[in-house]
Amino acid sequence: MNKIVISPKKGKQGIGAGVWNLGPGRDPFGGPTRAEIPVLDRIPLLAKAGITYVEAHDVEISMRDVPRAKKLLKQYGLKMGMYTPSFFADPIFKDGAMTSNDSNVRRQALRNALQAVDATVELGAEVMVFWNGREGFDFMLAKNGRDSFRRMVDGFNAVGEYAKKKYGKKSPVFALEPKPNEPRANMYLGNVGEVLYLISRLDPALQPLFGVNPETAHSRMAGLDYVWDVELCLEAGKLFHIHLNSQDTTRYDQDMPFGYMEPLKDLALCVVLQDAKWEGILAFDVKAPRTDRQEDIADILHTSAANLQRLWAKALKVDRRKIAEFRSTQQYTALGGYLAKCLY
Ligand SMILES: [Mn+2]
Repeated sequence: MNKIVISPKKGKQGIGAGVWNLGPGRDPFGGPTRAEIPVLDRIPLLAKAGITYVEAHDVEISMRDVPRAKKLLKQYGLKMGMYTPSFFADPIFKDGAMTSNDSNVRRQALRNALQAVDATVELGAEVMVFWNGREGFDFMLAKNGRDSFRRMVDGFNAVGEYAKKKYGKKSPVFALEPKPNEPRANMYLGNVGEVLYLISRLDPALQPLFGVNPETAHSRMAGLDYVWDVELCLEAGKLFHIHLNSQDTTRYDQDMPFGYMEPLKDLALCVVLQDAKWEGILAFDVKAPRTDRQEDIADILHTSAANLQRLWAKALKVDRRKIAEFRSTQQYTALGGYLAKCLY
């Protein structure tokens, strides 16, 4: 079980992936196409695929399962890279969690979030992610947008305060993951800019705990440039985590292999991350397609990792002085040609 290593790279060189990456192949139009592998049994599969950092939701590894999960992680030489409360799977969160119009649901969401902070620490992960999931609306005026925003501010402040008080300097940091739509028609925190604005409205003492987890597919669904989204996070000092995959135009969320759809953009992304000396985990948020057989379920990880290794190595060789020259003479077509030459 050789670990995939991205090198030379500052900080963490192992790859991250979620247990949900190896699902049974459900989609909104049909049930599973493969037998469901119990979540804890996916840990050895991730190890076998060369992964170093495991990610999971609270509905996948619950507080009760944490001791068993820790044992397995240790046994297979893995670490917990990220943990995240699911604010979308349970039917009670049908209308969102922190932004639900039902105050009982909002209270339950906060309880789940605080427990997830404890599980994150217990599992040894340094990052907890909040994906905006069902925080949003399908019908106009279904929610008061200003109230929803205030509820998110109050909710994240409460989470930050709890973590800071209980864990001090050992507190995990929180990375908010934007997405423009799906499962809701319109989602709050739809893009990186919205997340950064929300963070700017949190208690200033807690703001250092909050950052962004940009995902390739989510930016592309919104028609936004993922490289710029990542650069914006870096500029703000808020790139706390990263979810890499690819997306075939602005359709439903596809979670395809990293490096597959837009390799030139992904090469540029590697250049940006290298120049920023980014130390965090390079993590995949991909989904084994329902057409893949059970025995091939990890192909999506193999393909993503091979693409990342190739692109990272090619990005290291991109001549930064040439980029600077092309910029100064504004020869952008030539710059595009140079990058393509580096890639192909
Ligand atoms: Mn994601």
